[in-house]
Amino acid sequence: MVNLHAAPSGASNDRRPAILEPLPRGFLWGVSTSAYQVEGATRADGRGASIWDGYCREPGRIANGDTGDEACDHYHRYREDIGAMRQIGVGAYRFSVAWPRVLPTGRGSANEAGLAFYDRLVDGLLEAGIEPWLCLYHWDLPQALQELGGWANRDVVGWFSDYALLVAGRLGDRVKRFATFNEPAVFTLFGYSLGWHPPATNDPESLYAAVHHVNLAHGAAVDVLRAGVAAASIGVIHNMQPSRPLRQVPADRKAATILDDVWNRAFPDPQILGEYPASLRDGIDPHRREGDMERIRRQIDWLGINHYSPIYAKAEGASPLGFAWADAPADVARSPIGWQVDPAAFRDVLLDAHDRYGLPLYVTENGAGAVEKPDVSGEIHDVERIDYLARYLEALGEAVALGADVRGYFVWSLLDNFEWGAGYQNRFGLVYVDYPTQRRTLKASARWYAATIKAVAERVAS
Ligand code: IFM
Repeated sequence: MVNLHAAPSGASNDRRPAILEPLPRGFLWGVSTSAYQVEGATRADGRGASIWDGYCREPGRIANGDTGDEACDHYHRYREDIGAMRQIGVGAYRFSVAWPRVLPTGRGSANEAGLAFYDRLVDGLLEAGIEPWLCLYHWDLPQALQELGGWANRDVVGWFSDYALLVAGRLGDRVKRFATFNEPAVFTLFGYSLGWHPPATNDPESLYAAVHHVNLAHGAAVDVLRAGVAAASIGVIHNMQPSRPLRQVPADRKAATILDDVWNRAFPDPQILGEYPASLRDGIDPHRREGDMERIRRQIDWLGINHYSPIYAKAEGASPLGFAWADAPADVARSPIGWQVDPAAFRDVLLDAHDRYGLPLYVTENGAGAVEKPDVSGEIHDVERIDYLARYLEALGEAVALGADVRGYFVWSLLDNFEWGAGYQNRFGLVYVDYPTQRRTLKASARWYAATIKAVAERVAS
């Protein structure tokens, strides 16, 4: 039974995006989550350990020592969450399957109870008229595979392909939208170089190996999905953010170009165009075998883009990759958690991706984080999030008007959830989660998003 608080009337519903005229008929509105960030139930029903379970227990890794053990308990409360999606009026829900939930040691015997959860979730979505968008990998590698080298071991390509086969065989009769990976640049760079994600190593050799193996695993999974799922629509999801020099000096400009290659190009270029950026080729070469580029470059149907803000680089002599991650300059506009707000950068990312890759685009994540709590009446007036979403949707409208083939938009996130290193302190949800009670409350932004979806539908119908 749906147990959402009644949505209070009025507040903030009048801030609508100004430029929605050019959105194509059938434009898809959605919300996104990922398994480790929302499911909880990490020890339930035979789920195996993921790399995040152990990493969260290492002192100092996660703000306040938070873990994904309980998260939003979406594993048990998914029906209520589908109810929230219905109230908002979305047409699609992007979620990820937890590899260790369905294959507890990453390979070998499947866990029937884990697969049954995704059956229930998918069936519930379809009953509610919401299209399931399934992502195979959103960072929660089975711990048992990490112990064998994780993404740095070429065998992972076969393990991932077998996992894709299992998921396709079980859910492919009802799920048609598949993404292979979410933001591979993040989990490879942060995990194998910068130390911010598991396995938290800093070794360029492993980083290059991981990048290449993820690309091969993507290609292998596309083949498996294409062969195994009738009428599949297959894509991949990349974070795309303009990479800017911290200072306008040659050394920082060079650093920003390298970061652009590692962050924005290392995956979509080989996957869609069939080649690595020049600056990565020497690093990748020792891991490349004959025929690999053909294995990686498989036909996909759409490209998912996750975007929040630009990124900055500065020169760093000691860094083996030739750049250091930098905070944005002090004078930029920022969201409540300090991320730069720059809608024009979003418009330009969409236009660039359209020109460079020539695929239908879906914005699979966009949203704003905040540290927030209900007011005395129990409402969450997240006006800064509404302002952010409105301005970014205006930018999306501009990109469409200028020719970008953008077919849908998913807010990150449906729910407040486990925000990796920031734990639970940064909230991105349209729905507020009171973690001690797991009570859900629609924020003002959820009502605003619902009103926006409705207004666009009415305009198209008129
Ligand atoms: O929470 C993350 C998500 O897992 C991947 N993209 C960015 C979001 C906000 O940081």
